Amino acid sequence: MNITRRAVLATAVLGAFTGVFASPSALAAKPLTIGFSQVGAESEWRTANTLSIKDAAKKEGVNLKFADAQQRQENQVKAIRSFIAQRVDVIAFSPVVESGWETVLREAKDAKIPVILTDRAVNVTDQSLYVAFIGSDFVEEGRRAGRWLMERAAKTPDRTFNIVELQGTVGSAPAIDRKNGFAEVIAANPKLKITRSQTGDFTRAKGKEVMEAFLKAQGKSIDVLYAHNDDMAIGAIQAIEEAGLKPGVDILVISIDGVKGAFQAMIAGKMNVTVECSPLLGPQLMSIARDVVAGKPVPKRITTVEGVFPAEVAAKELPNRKY
Ligand code: GZL
Repeated sequence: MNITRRAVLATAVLGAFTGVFASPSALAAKPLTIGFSQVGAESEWRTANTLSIKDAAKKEGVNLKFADAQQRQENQVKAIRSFIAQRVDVIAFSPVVESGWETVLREAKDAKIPVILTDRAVNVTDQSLYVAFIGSDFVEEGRRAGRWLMERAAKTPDRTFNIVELQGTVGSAPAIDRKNGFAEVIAANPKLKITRSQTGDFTRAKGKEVMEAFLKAQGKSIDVLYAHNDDMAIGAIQAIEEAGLKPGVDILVISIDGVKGAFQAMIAGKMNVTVECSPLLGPQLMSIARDVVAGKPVPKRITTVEGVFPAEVAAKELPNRKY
């Protein structure tokens, strides 16, 4: 019999004689157990996000059950069902895509296990299926990328800019929202035209492969690359150089995440701007999970505060970067 059970039994026996029962919380407090389903390990951003969650759990004494879904929704559904069967205190996850979650989230709700979303959103009609969503405003990130290009294009008002776009994972909230935010802003300048747009699935390898196809099809008529994350941009930079062109000069490179690799590319003159998307969500997740279990009210939406880093500030800013 484990310590906790022995302590409960001893208290019950003692209480039967003295009429005094210690409150459960007075007994050895059971550590909070969180089941976390992670998208995968597809990018520098994801690696930093996983590290933030694991470090925060360790620091907070949280018992973390961590599952890597290798970017497959069916693996996330399996992991969530396993967490329900293990009766964890809280389920948290970063949904690889927006749709297809109603059934498994209803199972969690029926099991009375609260669910916290981190990083990416889900598309559900019943908002009670999760208690809180901690993550960035991806539409605003797309707008910020568009605003940087609008300001750059304003310097050459008669010039047309042919833009190619490397989208994130098909169906994911960041891919959908970053595309929409960017398009919304550049619509104000008809000389900014997206000529090709395709998914690179947030990875360097796929980003390079798709950029090679763009260059084969359009080559020197590409003026701008807009990548939904730095990993795809860094892969594309390799393709641009292999095609004998100068990234950051012949083709402007606009990206999102703000990982160290992007700062290094900007210092090398190969990327023009990165829009920050912070992966450091671990401490907030632990705090919100504790509040939820304690029955305290928590905000439904917690939006991370982020900036924009043009190449001009990269060298000065790199030493301050935490991911
Ligand atoms: C954004 C996150 C995205 C990053 C990519 O919050 O979901 O997934 O932008 C990562 O680098 O793969």
